Amino acid sequence: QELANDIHQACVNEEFTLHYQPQIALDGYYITGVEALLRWNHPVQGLVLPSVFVPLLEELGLIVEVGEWALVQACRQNVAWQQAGHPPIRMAVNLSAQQFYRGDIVKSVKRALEVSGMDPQWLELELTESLTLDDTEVTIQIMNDLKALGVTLSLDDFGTGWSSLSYLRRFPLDRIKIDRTFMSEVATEPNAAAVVQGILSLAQNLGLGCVAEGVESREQLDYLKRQICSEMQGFLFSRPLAPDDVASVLTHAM
Ligand code: G
Ligand code: G
Ligand code: MN
Ligand code: NA
Repeated sequence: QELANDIHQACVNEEFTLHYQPQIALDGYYITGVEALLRWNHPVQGLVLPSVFVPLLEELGLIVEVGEWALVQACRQNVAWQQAGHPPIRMAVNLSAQQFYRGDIVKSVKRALEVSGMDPQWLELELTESLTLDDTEVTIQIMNDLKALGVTLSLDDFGTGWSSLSYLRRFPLDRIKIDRTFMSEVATEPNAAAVVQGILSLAQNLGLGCVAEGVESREQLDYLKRQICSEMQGFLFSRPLAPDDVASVLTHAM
């Protein structure tokens, strides 16, 4: 309604911004990468979260345009941190299904890499399982074309979709991200712990990296340290941060 009107204006006025949530290696607590997360700096309401406005952008067909902006912005930010002398880290960018199928995602990614001068090896694209409900052959072809650019691919919110295991076998993935609904119960629910353990051993046997999402407590971290899991992301280590705050975390990591 009102937000829908405002969001057209937001595109014109460049009211979107990116925050970045660190991803942390479990074997030493250093930052391996960040996930870029879109925020809308609404003139009246202040910072609006993507759970509210990303579905709206999708509904209005604006996500392709805003998504292209986010890709370029994230790549430029990554280059800026490296040029400021920080050690190189991975930059993970979320893609929605519309960007994948309605836009020319391969061209967009290629362009973002070109205009930013970013080394493709540091760019990771996060795909959700909802995307893969569409034509699988087309999906695999696009994924292969993206991989040919030199970027990496991860499957986001892993475990929430209904046929995730067949995707794992067929898609050219580098990493999975375990959905935070599993992590929230891992320290208290034996069944949740068993599921996560199963996912982690599957990932390892398929040669995939793994990021455990939504790690909020010491108990969850202790559980993960007993598993074969390389990375975590969550409020325990850091909330999503404004760019300058990331720079200072990166400085302390050196
Ligand atoms: O930051 P927050 O936890 O509210 O993000 C919620 C969801 O919004 C994320 O899981 C992600 O799927 C989506 N999202 C965040 N940033 C982007 C973006 O740049 N592009 C797309 N397509 N989705 C995003
Ligand atoms: O949908 P996607 O997984 O891409 O987005 C990650 C979302 O999860 C972000 O919006 C971020 O704010 C949120 N998030 C990140 N860490 C935590 C956490 O430890 N707990 C909870 N509840 N949410 C988190
Ligand atoms: Mn994500
Ligand atoms: Na996720």
